[in-house]
Amino acid sequence: MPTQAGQLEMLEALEKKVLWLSSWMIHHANHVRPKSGGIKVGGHQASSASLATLMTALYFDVLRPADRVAVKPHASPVFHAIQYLLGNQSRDKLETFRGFGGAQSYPSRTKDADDVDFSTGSVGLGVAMTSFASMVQDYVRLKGWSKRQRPEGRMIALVGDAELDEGNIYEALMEGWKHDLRNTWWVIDYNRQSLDAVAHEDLYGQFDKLFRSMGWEVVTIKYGHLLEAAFREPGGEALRAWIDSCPNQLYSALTFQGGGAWRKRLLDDLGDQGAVTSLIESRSDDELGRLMTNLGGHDLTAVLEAFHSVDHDRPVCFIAYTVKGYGLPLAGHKDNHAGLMTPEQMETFRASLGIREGREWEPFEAMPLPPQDIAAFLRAVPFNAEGRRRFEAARVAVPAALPVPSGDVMSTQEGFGKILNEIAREKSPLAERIVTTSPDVTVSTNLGPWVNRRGIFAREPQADTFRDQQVPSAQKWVMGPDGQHLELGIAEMNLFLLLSALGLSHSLFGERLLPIGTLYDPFIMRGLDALNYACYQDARFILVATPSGVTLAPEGGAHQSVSTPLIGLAQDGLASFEPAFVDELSTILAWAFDYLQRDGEGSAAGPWLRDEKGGSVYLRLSTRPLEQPRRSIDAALAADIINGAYWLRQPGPNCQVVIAYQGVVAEEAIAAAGLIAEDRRDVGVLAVTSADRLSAGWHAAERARQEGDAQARSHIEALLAPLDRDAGLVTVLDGHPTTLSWLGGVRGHRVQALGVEHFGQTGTIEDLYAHHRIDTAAIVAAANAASAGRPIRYLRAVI
Ligand SMILES: Cc1ncc(C[n+]2csc(CCOP(=O)(O)OP(=O)(O)O)c2C)c(N)n1
Ligand SMILES: [Mg+2]
Repeated sequence: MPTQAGQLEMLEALEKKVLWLSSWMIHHANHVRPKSGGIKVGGHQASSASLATLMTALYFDVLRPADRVAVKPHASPVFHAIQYLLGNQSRDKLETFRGFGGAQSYPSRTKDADDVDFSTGSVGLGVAMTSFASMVQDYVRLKGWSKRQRPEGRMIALVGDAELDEGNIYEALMEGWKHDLRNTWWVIDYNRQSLDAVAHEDLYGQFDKLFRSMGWEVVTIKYGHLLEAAFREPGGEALRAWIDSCPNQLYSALTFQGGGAWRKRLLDDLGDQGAVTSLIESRSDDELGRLMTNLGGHDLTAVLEAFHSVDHDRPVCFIAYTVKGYGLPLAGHKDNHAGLMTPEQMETFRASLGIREGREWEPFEAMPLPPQDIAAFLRAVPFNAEGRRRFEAARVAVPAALPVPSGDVMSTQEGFGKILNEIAREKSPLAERIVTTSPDVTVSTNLGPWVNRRGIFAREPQADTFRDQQVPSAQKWVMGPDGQHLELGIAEMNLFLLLSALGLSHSLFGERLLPIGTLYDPFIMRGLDALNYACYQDARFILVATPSGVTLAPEGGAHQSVSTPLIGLAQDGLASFEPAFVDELSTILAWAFDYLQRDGEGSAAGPWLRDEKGGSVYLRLSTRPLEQPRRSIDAALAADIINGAYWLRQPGPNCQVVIAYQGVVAEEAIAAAGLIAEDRRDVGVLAVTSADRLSAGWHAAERARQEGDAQARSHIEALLAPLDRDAGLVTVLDGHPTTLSWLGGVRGHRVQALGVEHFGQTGTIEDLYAHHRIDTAAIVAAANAASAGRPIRYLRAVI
């Protein structure tokens, strides 16, 4: 509670200022800044107003530097206004709100300059992110890495009430319950309005039951001090009963209409009931309007009391009653979500606050307190005491090469399990900082050996009952604070949100982690928005997706993935690979552990990839055993594998056809090349390990040349340079053909693009490869079509 004299007055003045600045920021962007392109700028004055009080209380009083906050996306202007007052945001950025380089529409870790903790935008994700961040905070603390224990922070989400319609929230609640979640606060901005509509009645009752059932404490902030005082007056209980039974729609409509409408309705309903009539009659219209909208979420005293009442680390849900558009003429109107105050309304608002024209951005303008006192208060705000709250963490040393498991025939998935098992044996910084996680597919994605050696993370040690009972099992799941695997329930959204939190640990908590998440490739789509969200925040992780494609064959048509190579190609922040052989995988993994940790600015040097900036990595693996090449990978080959392709079979001088394959169809590509070679000796086989990096390099080289760098040449251009223009390309993968068909555009070669365009049919690999025309016969047929010369006869029946 604000104990110092005048502190409440100061906070109230700041609350008004924050409401003004957020409204003005949006108004300025829409009405003052020159318009361009005939498209509205937008912004959410009503949604911002709804949170102005709660955020004032949090940022100027309750929060400490270790706390981390996910702000409701459309309250971004409130956040930026607060950071402006705290000296962490420039006026220039506010003036260009929603413009190029300006303060972002929704708080952004990567694009905003004012220390956003968690990006938000796609509703629900930032909320759930806080609970995973809390788990990561526990994880790194219990490892005892840091000599200086930093104070524990609270992971706080400011949640729109309609945001709670998003299913991922409930998946996260369940997961939090399983992991004994702590230090997490969700503050629900219960304005009973969504974008389109006024909310269903009595939602708070559902929220209340639900959160309690998940082990959360629920604190309801319903009435402000004016209403509480009125309830104590004669007739007050009748007023409370009326409010408690008033439908949301009516409350909103009366709020919009104001004092006169409140009076009429209240007198109609309660007019002849003695004391309550005089309670109503004793107030002017303005006073009555103020009283009836004095909900807890707009009453600093009530809000501060609620926040400060928490004296434990269990998760808390605050249900704060608010008014969407509070303090603005938009208040309560059901269509106010994207509503903007008119210039006339804004003018009236400005005049009512006493802000002089031309001084709208002045931080202390018209504040009813001496500027030096305000400045002194802001300098002493606890949240701001340590400046920018992002940490740096030293890089974890990564060996130049990782072991290549021996074995003549192996799948990439098996190889992955074996490589991790080898790492798990060591006592190395790399082994210590790897943390794995999987949504209930730990065993089936071959993480089992790693988990057997490294254990499962739990805050408290837990017995392995099967082992204690001496029941033989291949899985030794020892659980405790030393464990390095976080076992999740099946929800893939949770996987990506946890990877987001683990992958930002260096910045959020100052401890570097090297997170690896495994899942079945098709289920990437289930969590795609959360994956995109993780990348948007620049979280760093390795995603191992296996099995994949139609190659998982008898496992079921429903589990086939067709479009994931295109997702890998298109997803910003994610470097995607699909190795065919285990030595390639080992090379890529060694690089990936380093790539995760890079944080350079990025330059036009090298093959124009984001190699200096770093990022996350997606590995599309398979359960199909393939014969492994007998070779050792030298530096040049390793570089080619990382850059996306190498010649498995160099094209000869008279090459008429090249087979470019990605992933497990290597076997078919090599077999087809062998058959074709009988007639066309110079056939080349291009092993593509990353269509993503190849294409990124190509586009960047084109851009460089457009800008005048005539020497620019990408990896794929260099590889295809020796080929005659008349040579044909056959591209093939177990995935959508567009992943590789663009190769024809690089130097103008004709392309026959093979791949999978339909899914759902089960069968053997042979059945399905024939069905989808990615088998040896199809490759030979495509080679005939792609190149001149006598057709090579090769019928499927021959196989
Ligand atoms: C995943 C997703 N779907 C839809 C939207 C569009 N959208 C933005 S805000 C909003 C309604 C939010 O209502 P609420 O959470 O109650 O916030 P309020 O504006 O009432 O404070 C919607 C549907 C979005 N941002 N993200
Ligand atoms: Mg709402």
